[in-house]
Amino acid sequence: MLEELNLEYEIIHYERDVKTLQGPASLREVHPLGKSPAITDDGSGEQILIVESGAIIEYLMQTYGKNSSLITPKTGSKEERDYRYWLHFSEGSLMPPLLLRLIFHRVKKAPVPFFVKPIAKAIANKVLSDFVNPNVQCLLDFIEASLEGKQWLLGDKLSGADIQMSYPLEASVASGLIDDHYPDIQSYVERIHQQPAYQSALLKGGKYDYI
Ligand SMILES: N[C@@H](CCC(=O)N[C@@H](CS)C(=O)NCC(=O)O)C(=O)O
Repeated sequence: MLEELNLEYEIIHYERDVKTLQGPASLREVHPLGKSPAITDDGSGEQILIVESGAIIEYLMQTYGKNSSLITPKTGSKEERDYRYWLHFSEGSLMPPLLLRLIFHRVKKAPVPFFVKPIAKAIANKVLSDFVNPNVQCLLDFIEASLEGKQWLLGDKLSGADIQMSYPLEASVASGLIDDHYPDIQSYVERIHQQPAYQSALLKGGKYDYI
């Protein structure tokens, strides 16, 4: 997003604990919840802190989006409703079941006493098969249908909503969820990866992995 808006920025890296996967205590000095992403902006003279990826995108769009090539939806338009929908959908609807999937797969591999392992595995498999996987599939089917015949979520121009949706979708690709049933999601993620702004951000921020 920062690259798309041609803004100057500095990235500060905070490493997760390899065992707990939690962010470091130093990130709680930025904001009490200690989560990424968080941005600070002193462009106006006052230091402003924004957290929550969707709120960050809205803030950047509102503050710096006017002359960018990203879509600025017209107030009250369907485009604006769709833009807001996908901005919330990403973290509100898509991320929670993806996170549950990750957690229950980890439960299956967790180091527990041998006599507990089959029980833990059975519970994890049941939650995955009865609740998590059908939910994930329903969400991905819906996204696939929404992308049909479109370059981007709002049509033929990139918007902040695409940037917000890119992370859960590329994480879905990386975890093997996006097979041949999802050709439009596949090409959508490839298109995101080909964006010059995405490439520059990778050069600046470095490669990243999905856990
Ligand atoms: N809904 C939040 C999610 C923030 C979040 O959970 N970030 C993860 C990284 S993707 C994190 O900081 N995890 C470390 C931790 O929870 O300690 C957003 O969209 O900004």
